[in-house]
Amino acid sequence: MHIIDLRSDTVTHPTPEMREAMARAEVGDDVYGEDPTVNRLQEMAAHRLGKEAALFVSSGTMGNLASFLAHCGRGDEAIIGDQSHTFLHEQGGMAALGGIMPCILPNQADGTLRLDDIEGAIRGGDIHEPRTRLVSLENTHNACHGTPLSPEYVAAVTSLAHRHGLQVHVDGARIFNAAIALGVDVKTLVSDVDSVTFCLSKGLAAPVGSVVCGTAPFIDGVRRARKVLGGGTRQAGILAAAGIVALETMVDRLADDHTRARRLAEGLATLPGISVGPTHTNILYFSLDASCPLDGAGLATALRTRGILLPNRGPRSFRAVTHCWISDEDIERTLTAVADVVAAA
Ligand code: TLP
Repeated sequence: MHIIDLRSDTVTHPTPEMREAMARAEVGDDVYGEDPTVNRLQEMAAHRLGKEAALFVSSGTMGNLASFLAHCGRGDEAIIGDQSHTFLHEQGGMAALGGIMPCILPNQADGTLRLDDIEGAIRGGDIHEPRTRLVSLENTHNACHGTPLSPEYVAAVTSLAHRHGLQVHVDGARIFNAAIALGVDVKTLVSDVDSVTFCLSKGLAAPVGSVVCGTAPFIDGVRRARKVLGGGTRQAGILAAAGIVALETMVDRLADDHTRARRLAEGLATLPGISVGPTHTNILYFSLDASCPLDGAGLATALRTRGILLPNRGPRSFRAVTHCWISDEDIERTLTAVADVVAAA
């Protein structure tokens, strides 16, 4: 049976062109900075994001953590959202491994942090308090409906943060989805921020890896942090080669994933007992109303028997993520399956 895997865009496998590039990749010892393919990917990424330097890391989690470690010392405070991936899904790595104190502010439904909340949370230098060092944003915002943050909003946060001597990091795991959805050059989304991590291994379909971009001195700090995290890898050009193909061939097609997510959202919204959240990019959330006789586990199990992987995340709630493996037919098959299961309940 053809499996339709809507669990995440992390499930994508490398394309044939990536496998070919990986097999042919020129390599060297990247801890010595001698892997030409890694160096090429890093130069491409820095140029694409409009930053001075870049570093290839194993994952988005490592990129965020190494960035936090480079920006903050032990006992420093980082302002993050209560729905951010860094807060919800990274084991509190900044605190566990870096002694960094998170200052958690409420994310608004569109993934933003209110400017007043940020300003109110910045410490004043009192000896009793930690020092606020960093504000971290997420773009697109995974848990907030995959919403893209606008260049104007990011610039407003950055100008506020810089006025107070703080740095700004962007968890841009899906920054290219944001750029495509907003119709802007990705550079404009990160133009004044101090650092950004983006993932090659999600919608861009590379098998492994993320890239951190920022100033050259900052990237030196990230390289040190990556090493202590065990992320100094050797002939990593085999992986970076896929990342280069991802950047060259997989960015523009993200628009198709967004169209398919919208079609899925529109189709689900016509079904009785289902409420669908706003859909801006490749992530959509929906839930089963109290009136729906089915619960989340019931729907997930019934879909799995039909070859559709869409596990419930809460008792009645779901996240579906489109990616390059999901076709128009897959979306229609999913809609038919959900309609059948709900009607039979
Ligand atoms: N997100 C994964 C899961 O961890 C939840 C997913 O399926 O969406 N930042 C953001 C915004 C992310 O969504 C993710 C992964 C990461 C960072 C971490 O990236 P990896 O998995 O490469 O460590």
